[in-house]
Amino acid sequence: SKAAYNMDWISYHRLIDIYDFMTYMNKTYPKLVQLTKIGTSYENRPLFVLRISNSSSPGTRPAIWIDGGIHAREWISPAVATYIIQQLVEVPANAKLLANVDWYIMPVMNPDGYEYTHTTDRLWRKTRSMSSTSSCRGVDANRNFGYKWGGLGTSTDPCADIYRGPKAFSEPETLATSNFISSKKNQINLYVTLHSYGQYALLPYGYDVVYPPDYNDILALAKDATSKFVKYKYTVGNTAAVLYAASGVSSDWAKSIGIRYSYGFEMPDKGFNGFILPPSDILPVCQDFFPAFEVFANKVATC
Ligand code: ING
Ligand code: ZN
Repeated sequence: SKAAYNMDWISYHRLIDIYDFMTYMNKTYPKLVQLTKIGTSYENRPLFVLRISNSSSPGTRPAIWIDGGIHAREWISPAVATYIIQQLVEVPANAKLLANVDWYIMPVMNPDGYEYTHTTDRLWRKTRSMSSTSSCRGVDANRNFGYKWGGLGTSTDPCADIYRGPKAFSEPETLATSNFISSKKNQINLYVTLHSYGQYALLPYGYDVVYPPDYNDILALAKDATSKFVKYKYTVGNTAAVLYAASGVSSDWAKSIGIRYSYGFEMPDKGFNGFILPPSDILPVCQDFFPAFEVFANKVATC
């Protein structure tokens, strides 16, 4: 029999398959799944967020936000985000994760870059916007958020992979995402952004080795969540301390607007394949990672 959608977790997929999968989820489970176009990318692609909620009044309960694909070449990230959608919506045993929590999932924050890695340059990282001062294109969306924008670990060079952009939220992708999250900031208690690679759970802050006052609480939850992992071990800690300083990152911004728990994950591997993670690793990575979200849901439910 023919599958209901052209999505699986044994190969990487073009944007059309991911967006068709999200549309299918909305059409097939309209009471559970809402699809919202929150904006448009530089090259005019829609920016989609899926809400999963079994509440009779969605939007009134504690919520978890998950985004992927902020960096184009990190293909495991949208794959994990779509896997989480599939598990939450279609696996009855996971219904308990929906009991008290709403979910907002944006699998591809940077669709222009993602398509560019499929058509032209597999290792492209940034958006695809044009500069007014250089023929180099693209801004690092994860240096473009409006908290500590322009600090350590950023570049003013439009040709650099960590180019911060001409100003905070210069990119339609980061602007639309931040506006949407801001509009739900009283509901969203936990922010997750999915990257690769290196196997890290990254905690605030990234702009420097600075710790928020509630760091120990954030750390305890990260340790609890990552303790569920069997196959892939993740290093947990302050972003700037365990990885490197990076300013204008989405997870620092999320923390700065009052989202209590804010995490960046660097998915596998630890560098053997790097960004070019083999398709046969997708499902093992997803399956190992998913149990963290039961821990997150249980925490957020009581926030
Ligand atoms: N690493 C991230 C980067 O933007 C990061 C590190 C992730 C910082 C999440 C803060 C939050 O440089 C990769 N591989 O993109
Ligand atoms: Zn990244």
